[in-house]
Amino acid sequence: MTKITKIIVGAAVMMCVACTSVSAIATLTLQDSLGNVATVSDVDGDGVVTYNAALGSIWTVNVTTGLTKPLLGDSDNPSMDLNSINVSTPQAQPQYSRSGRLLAPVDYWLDITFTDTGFGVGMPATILADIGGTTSGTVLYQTLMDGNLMTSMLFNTTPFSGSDSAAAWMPDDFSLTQYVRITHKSDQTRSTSFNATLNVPDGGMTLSLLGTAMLALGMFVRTRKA
Ligand SMILES: [Ca+2]
Repeated sequence: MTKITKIIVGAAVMMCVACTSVSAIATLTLQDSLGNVATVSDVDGDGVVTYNAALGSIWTVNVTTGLTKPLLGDSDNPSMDLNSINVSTPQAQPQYSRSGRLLAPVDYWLDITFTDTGFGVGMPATILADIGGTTSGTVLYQTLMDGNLMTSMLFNTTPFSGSDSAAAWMPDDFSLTQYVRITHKSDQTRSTSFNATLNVPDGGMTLSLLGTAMLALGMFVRTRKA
């Protein structure tokens, strides 16, 4: 077997492994600074998970939706979307010390984690992260691959938007996570709304890599015949 033939066979095997990746269940988790946790899993496998309820006594409004494969993208072309509006409500008043001094507001935070697994790219690729929204606090948006931090953006103005990217070697079966931490001061009712995406546009790279290999083989054959 020639070296180039081996490369093409290797590429075909990688693609085959990728296309047979097992489907996995996407999970959406909300956790607040008091330890309240809510988890929603995509048990029906349609690529949509939604949490629409209060969480504990602070985060009184949460409408959070995660979208992933098979609705968006597929195992070889990861595409995830996390959309959320979250409102925090001040706790029992008054926030004064016994001596009548106004206490400084504390930070309430809410972690929103959306994870899907069973992605299979099996080659170099780029993670693209985008987010936009409004907040009366701060928003941290990070993406992770197999739990490893890939991109990170922090916003403390409103409205906000940003993009970040990271190159990585994608294994054959990996997880992707969108992680957002919202932080609100406790002094008044505050809200944050955002839409965050995570894309790995590798499909073009897969085809171009195969195309390059085929082109190289053609040139090799022509060279041998010449
Ligand atoms: Ca679902």
